[in-house]
Amino acid sequence: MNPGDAIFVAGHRGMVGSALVRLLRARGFDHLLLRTRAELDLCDPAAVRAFYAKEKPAYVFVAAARVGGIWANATQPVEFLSENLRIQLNLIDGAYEAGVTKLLFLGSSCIYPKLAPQPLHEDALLTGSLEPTNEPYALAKICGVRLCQAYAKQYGARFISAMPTNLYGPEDNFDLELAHVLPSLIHKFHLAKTRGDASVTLWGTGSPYREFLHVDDLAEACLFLMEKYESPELINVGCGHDLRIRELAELVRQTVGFGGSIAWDSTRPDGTPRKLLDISRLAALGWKPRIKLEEGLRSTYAWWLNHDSGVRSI
Ligand code: GFB
Repeated sequence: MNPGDAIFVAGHRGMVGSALVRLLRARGFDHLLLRTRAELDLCDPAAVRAFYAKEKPAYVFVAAARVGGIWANATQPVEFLSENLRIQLNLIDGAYEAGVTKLLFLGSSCIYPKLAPQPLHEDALLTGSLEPTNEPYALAKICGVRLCQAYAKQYGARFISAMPTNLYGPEDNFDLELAHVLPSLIHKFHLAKTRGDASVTLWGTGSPYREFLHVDDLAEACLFLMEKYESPELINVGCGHDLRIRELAELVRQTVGFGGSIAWDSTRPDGTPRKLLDISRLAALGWKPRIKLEEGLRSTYAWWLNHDSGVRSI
């Protein structure tokens, strides 16, 4: 990649896309193609085709998606399946038609079967049933991976796919109901601290494990892969270790400085019991993350405080 190359970051307003934009700018890439939803509706095939034809990007990062936490996934299956399928189909088909040099598609660790052996190796894809709370999102992402592989196999396209673990960081969605666990917990503990509540109620049992990667580390990995990885085989991006949700809750409680207790609402879903990624494929290429969870939590809480509530609809 050269500094003047036209790079399309699809989804640049989201947590992942905005981290990519920060990194690309810091590395001197100054020809970034960025479009808000109002400027370019990624669900509209004709609009996406016209954009590609006019702007002719050399590189495309597919960071656009409808995303959300366990509750959003479980209660909005139509949007999570339909919108994600349409967005990625338009972006991937359009990239091939426009002769894009290279494309990186972002999936998710939830594409792997619910009960696959841990840590989750890339070869576990499609070896078992999915976790029901996020099956629609996972199905869409699996289609995206397979479409990139099909373009690579049939037409020799340089379309690669990275599977990140659970992400967090600046520009995340901190909604109390619809967000992922880490930003939701920051919001919940902060509210409880401010109001002087005695207790905070979290979802499920607290016993599932999750792995968390700071989005700035993910952005580094994406750029690394765009520059160095040529295989159509998907590649996991994680930090290599996980913790129980109740351990995460304790860390967030301390970071925010809430002195009360934690209650668990078992009427809310736990989701998959564990989804620790096997990151040996990426590690063998020489990449590793930098940001420790404690440090990332502190900086994400500080970011959220400085950016008001950070709550936005998804
Ligand atoms: O991050 P999260 O919403 O989604 O939830 P997933 C992770 C775990 O945190 C679950 C628990 O066991 C939740 O029950 N949890 C406890 C909470 N309290 C809360 C809370 O206040 N809010 C939330 N959100 N969770 C998502 C998928 O799965 O992971 C997406 O649904 C995507 O499709 C994403 O793949 C990476 O980790 O279960």
